[in-house]
Amino acid sequence: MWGFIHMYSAKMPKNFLWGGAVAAHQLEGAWNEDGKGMSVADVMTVGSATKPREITDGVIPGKNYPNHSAIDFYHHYKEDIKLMAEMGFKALRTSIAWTRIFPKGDEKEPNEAGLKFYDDLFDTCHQYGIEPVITLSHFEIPFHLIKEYGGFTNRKMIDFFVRFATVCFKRYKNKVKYWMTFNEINNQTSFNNDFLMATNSGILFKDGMTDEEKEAAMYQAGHYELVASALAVKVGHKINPNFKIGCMINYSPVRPLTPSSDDVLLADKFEQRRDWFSDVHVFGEYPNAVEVYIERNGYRPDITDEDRIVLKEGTVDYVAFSYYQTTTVSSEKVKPDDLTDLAQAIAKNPTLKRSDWGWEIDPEGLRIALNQLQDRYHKPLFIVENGLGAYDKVEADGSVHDDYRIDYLRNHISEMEKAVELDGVDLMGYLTWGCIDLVSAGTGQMDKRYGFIYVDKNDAGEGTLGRSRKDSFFWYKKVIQSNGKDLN
Ligand code: P53
Repeated sequence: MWGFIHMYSAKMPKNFLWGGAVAAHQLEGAWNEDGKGMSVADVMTVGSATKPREITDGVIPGKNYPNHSAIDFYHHYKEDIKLMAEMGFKALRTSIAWTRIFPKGDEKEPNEAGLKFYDDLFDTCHQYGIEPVITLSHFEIPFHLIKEYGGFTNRKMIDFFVRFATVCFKRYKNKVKYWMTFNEINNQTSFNNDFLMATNSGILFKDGMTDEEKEAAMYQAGHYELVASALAVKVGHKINPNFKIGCMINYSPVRPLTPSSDDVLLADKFEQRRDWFSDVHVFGEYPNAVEVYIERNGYRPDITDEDRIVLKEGTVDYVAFSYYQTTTVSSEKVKPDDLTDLAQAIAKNPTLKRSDWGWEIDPEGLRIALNQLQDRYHKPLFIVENGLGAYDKVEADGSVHDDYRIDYLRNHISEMEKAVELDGVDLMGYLTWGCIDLVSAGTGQMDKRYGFIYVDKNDAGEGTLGRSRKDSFFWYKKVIQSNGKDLN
């Protein structure tokens, strides 16, 4: 008799973490309540699909800073989590605002009122059987650390971050199991994007800085963040060996516009330039391509032998990522060996549709992402952001018929399920971005909406803050109830 032949029979795991994701600064509001300090998010004005946000030198009266009040989750979290529970959420990802715990960032002692808020928030989650999934640093660097220390270009930031992480790990030791250190740490690869450098690393470039200086600053900051992350992983595992501590990247599989070798090699170079952060997180060492690139460009980041040991000792338990779109590159403007400014390489993929903000919509790209990350890292994966930013229309009776959002999510979930069921990807969960409408990170808008739950507030800051269920709310509830089988 023949032995047991394993057929493709993998199913969505029973304990799969369905849910949603948010970040403290994008929904809490209460920016200066109960001792909270000013973060980088508090000095960013509102923008639009075509107008970038301004990062001001402190808070300037008369300007519109949408994160100051956001959707006032700080005072509404109980009703909001109740609505998420109604959808059947198994997990909710949010972040701990660094400036609630250390208002300036360099204090020795934490702010008790800030710690207490997250105790109550996590207790409320558990009351409904919702697992909190927590990012430590999600674009919320204390503004004081940016002004006084130059953000993560300064080695002292490692201590400040590790102190913050340690306080959180100890305090929430029995309330939080899943952690991530830095949100989308690899986005700063676009080093000449002022917004990403400020939010990711707390770097405010001075006028007239060259691309070389900016890129050198990025490699330095990235290194200190990776060391800080590794130290946090080590400390966290000591505090609770059951903690699962992951890294978090924005993953956007790169494809060549044409089959030419230049385009293919450019796509590889582009990936190398973006993936080294997660390579270091997972393998505990720098990939050769990056070592050589840094050397060739004459950048001399401060990387000590001790740092290299720390990186090896503090590797992550899982790889979390956001997925929104794929990237297509063309060597028409830039040859593979000349790639520095990534924006120069990006081409439009002629086969894809785009959102109103120009983000390409590519569900199959999620399956590709899952396969690539599995093959590269051999670690459990966790989709901690995916979704469609769109303008919603509220009908006279208050309903929102967001079938475009349902379509987007259905197609992505279906590709994700193929990755699990046909490709055997080890996947911990799926969290949609902005499960309740919130302030867009990139544009500061309220009207770029991702939620199942509508929040009555617009870009000008007007509205009742009332919450209501969109059509997608009822749809996602069925998806979760059927463990992903019912996508209709
Ligand atoms: P918004 C850039 C590229 C990809 C993801 O973005 C990004 C960004 C920064 O804007 O951010 C992530 O709100 C981020 C969230 C953010 C979400 O994607 O610009 O982790 O904080 O809100 C969506 O539409």
